[in-house]
Amino acid sequence: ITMHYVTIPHHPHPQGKGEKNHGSDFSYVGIDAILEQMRRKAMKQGFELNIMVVGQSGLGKSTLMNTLFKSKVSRKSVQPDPEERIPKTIEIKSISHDIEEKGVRMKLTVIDTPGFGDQINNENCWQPIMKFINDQYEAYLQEEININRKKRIPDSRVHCCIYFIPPTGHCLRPLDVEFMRRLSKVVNIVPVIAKADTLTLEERDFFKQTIREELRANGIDVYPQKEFDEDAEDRMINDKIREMIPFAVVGSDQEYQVNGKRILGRKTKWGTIEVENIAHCEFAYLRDLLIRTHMQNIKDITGSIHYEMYRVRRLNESNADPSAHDPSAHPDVQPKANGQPNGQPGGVQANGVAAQHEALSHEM
Ligand SMILES: Nc1nc2c(ncn2[C@@H]2O[C@H](COP(=O)(O)OP(=O)(O)O)[C@@H](O)[C@H]2O)c(=O)[nH]1
Ligand SMILES: [Mg+2]
Repeated sequence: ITMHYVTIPHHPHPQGKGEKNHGSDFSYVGIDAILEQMRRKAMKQGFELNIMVVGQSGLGKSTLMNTLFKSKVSRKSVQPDPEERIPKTIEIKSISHDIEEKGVRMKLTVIDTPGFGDQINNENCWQPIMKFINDQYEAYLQEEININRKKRIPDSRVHCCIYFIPPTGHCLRPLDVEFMRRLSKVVNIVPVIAKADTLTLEERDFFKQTIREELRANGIDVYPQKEFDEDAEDRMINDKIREMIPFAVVGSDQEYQVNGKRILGRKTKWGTIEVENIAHCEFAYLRDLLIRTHMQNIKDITGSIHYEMYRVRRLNESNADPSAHDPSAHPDVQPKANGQPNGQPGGVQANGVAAQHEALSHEM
C-alpha cells in the first residue's frame, strides 16, 4: 500500500478554533480543527435515538418514558402536551419528541410495545418484537441499496431495547430469559428492574445480583457487551456499568416541590421518592447511560454489529436465491445465520467484529 501525502495549501484567512495562536508556528497543520468542523456538522444535523420498551403491562413502561422526557434532559425545552402523554398501549407505537438543549437538537423516539407476556400462553411472544426490529433493518437496507440513495437515510432502527423485569425479588422467569436470549443477538438490551420502590434495599441488591448471575449462566450478553469494548478505558468504564446492571428504576411523571425545588417523584404516606435522585433509585444512571455517556456507542453498535449482521445475512440469502425478498414479512422465516462466520462461499462478508459476533450467535 502506498500512502499519498497531500500538501495542505496555506489558507489566506485562517478560521476556526484550531488555528488560533498558531500564526507563527509553520509546522502546525490544523488537523485538530476537524473537531470544530464535526461539532458544527453535528449541531446542524442533530441527533436521533430510538429506544424501545418491552415488558408486561403495568410495569411502568409508559410512565418511565414520560419520566425520561420530563427529566432533566428535557425539562427546560419541552412543553409537555397533555395529548402527547403516552396512553395505554395496544399496539407497537412510536412517539417522537424534539429536544433542544444549548443549541443541540435531538430527536428522541420511544417505541412502546403492548403488554409483552400478558397472555396465558407466552410461547413465541417475542416474535412480533423481533419482527418489528428486523422490519426496521430491512427498511434501512432497502434505502441503502437503492440506486437513488437519500443523502441521509431515515433511521428507524431500534438502537436500544429496555427490558422491564417485574420486581419479584426471586429470579428471572423463563419468559425473561427467552426474550433476552433471543433479542440480545439482534439489538442492544438494557434490562431494568421495574417499580424498584416495591423492593427493600436488601431485596433490591440480592435481586440485582441474582439477575446478573442468571444472565451469565444463560449466556445472555446485554449492553454494554464485553466483546465490544475497544480498549482498556472502555473496559474500565463499562465494567462499572456491568456491575450495576440491571438498573433498579422508579418512574413518575408527577412533579412535586421538595425544599423549594421541583422534582419528579412518587409521593407516599412515608415520604416522596425522587426518581432522579441516585440515593433513591437508579433512573438517573439509566438516563445518563442512554443519553449522556453512551448514546453514540449504542448507535455505533447498532449500525456496525446488529444491522451489519442482518445486512450480511440478507444479502447472502438473496445471492443464494434471487427471488427471496422481505423475509421480515413472515415472523417464522427470519433470516438465518448459517453458523459459519463468513457466510457461504462467494457470499458477502460481515465486517470483522460482526462476523465474530455472528459466529457466537447462530440462532435467532
Ligand atoms: N410503585 C410504582 N408504581 C409505578 C411506577 N411506574 C409506574 N407506576 C404505576 O403503575 C401503573 C402502570 O404504569 P404504566 O406506565 O401505565 O405501565 P405500562 O403498562 O408498563 O406502560 C400506573 O398506575 C403507574 O402510576 C414505579 O416506578 N413504581
Ligand atoms: Mg404502557
